[in-house]
Amino acid sequence: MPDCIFCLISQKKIPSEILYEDEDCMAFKDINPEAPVHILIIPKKHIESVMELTEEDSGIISKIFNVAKLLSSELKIANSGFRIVSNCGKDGGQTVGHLHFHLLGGRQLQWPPG
Ligand code: DGP
Repeated sequence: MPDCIFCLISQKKIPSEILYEDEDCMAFKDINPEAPVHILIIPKKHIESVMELTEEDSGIISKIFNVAKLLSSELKIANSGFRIVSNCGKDGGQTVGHLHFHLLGGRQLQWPPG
């Protein structure tokens, strides 16, 4: 998707602070962190949101959760706890139309979210 900001980040046409990368997915620091640890984990393939996921994407989603687990250990938030969130659509607060999972931690998170 030529104008998609996260496609451009995954192609390294836009710089980001990358913490993990393989052939299917990438994790980088959120530009506007809401917690001491705020990482975005994305599939490299352009998928608009959770609503566009298909059965054939199940391997990538599994991989993304494994990356979240790995980074939670590396960033030392595994023991205290963390949150994984994917906002979907307007009311869900999605602002970038490329599927992404927020990995948030490093402070006490509130529930419910706003
Ligand atoms: P959401 O609102 O769930 O669609 O989250 C989009 C997130 O993406 C938001 O927390 C800010 C982040 N973001 C937007 N543009 C950029 C960018 O160019 N670089 C990085 N690293 N993060 C971005």
